[in-house]
Amino acid sequence: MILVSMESTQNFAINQKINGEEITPFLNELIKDSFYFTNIYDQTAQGKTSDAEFMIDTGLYPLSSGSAFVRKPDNTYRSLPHLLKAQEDYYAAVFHGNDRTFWNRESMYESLGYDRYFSKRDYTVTEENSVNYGIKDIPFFDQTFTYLEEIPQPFYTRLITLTNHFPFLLEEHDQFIEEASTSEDVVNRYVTTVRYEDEAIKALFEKLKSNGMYQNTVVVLYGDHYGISEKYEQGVFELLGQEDTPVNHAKLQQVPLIIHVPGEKAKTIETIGGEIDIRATILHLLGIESKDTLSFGHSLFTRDGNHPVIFRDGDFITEKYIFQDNACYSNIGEKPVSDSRCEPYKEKVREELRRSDDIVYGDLLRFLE
Ligand code: GP9
Ligand code: MN
Repeated sequence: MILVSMESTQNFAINQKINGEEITPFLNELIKDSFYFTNIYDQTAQGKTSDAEFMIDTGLYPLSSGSAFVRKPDNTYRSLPHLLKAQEDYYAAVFHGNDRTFWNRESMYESLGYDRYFSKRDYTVTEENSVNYGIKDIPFFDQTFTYLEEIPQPFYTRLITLTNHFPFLLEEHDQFIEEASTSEDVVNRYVTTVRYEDEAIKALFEKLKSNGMYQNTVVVLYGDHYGISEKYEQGVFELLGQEDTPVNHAKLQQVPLIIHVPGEKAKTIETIGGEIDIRATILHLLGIESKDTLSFGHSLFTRDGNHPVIFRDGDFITEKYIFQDNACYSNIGEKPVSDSRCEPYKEKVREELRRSDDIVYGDLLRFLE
């Protein structure tokens, strides 16, 4: 299994054109042959990329301040690598072109059960093949591939992209589409770096096909968190022809989740969910039954739309309601509604965050077998 952490990739870019050109032509094609979850929300907090990794591996919520990777690296976790190893002898590795110490990954990955962490020192990084946060996604995947061919199978791996990171810098010769022309330069550049990332993912799939791994590898692609902060969102609204409303802002926090399973028919799944649900969805797909009540995700194949998607600040979204900045909105009529509609969910939301925090702060999973 390969997970691809798509840096700052928001769902609005999928199936979206700029000046008549698709921002993500490869992903748009891939969706026609994959599970595509259209209603998945970014639930990260201050730990950004690392919070997404944390939720996916552990099914626990990020912390309300700081990153669990930095603050709780010595805990016992029932992470996906540990569960997969217990089930079958999986090899677990992460690939990332930046420093080992970024987000304290080096120590956290040990607790999460990874066998190997390939970081900047394992890559040939030059001025020509780098931009912004480090090695560009195309040479990153290219060099990652030689390692992928060497590590034992079956494997559980995560490839962390970097090029589509704020402030979205890219030399002209790497730009596959023209910049957008909104009033926000950040948004104008963003479409070019998302387009570059898409090209890199296309090359990754071509390599998987040419070396025969494609037929027996599940690929999970997810946007790690928003790229365009509220400050620049006006540019996105211009691009999408939308008004700047609280409901539209809430929906912009959706990230793409695409799961390609060889031989499975494509399906677009509109079930509402969040990053916390990815772990349970992966376990479901692998047919691993988890009786685990100490994690908080639900398989997106069976998730109840009335169960809130919970954000770290206590806001939440269900298929019917959106609770944001102390106001309640209809998720169907997209208008403000009486607070009493959101009220019944609030205690559940507080309770779930409290239980997750108890586990992380108390290192409670060390008491499990
Ligand atoms: C760097 C990468 C980017 O290691 O994870 O960090 P972010 O700012 O997105 O968390
Ligand atoms: Mn990130």
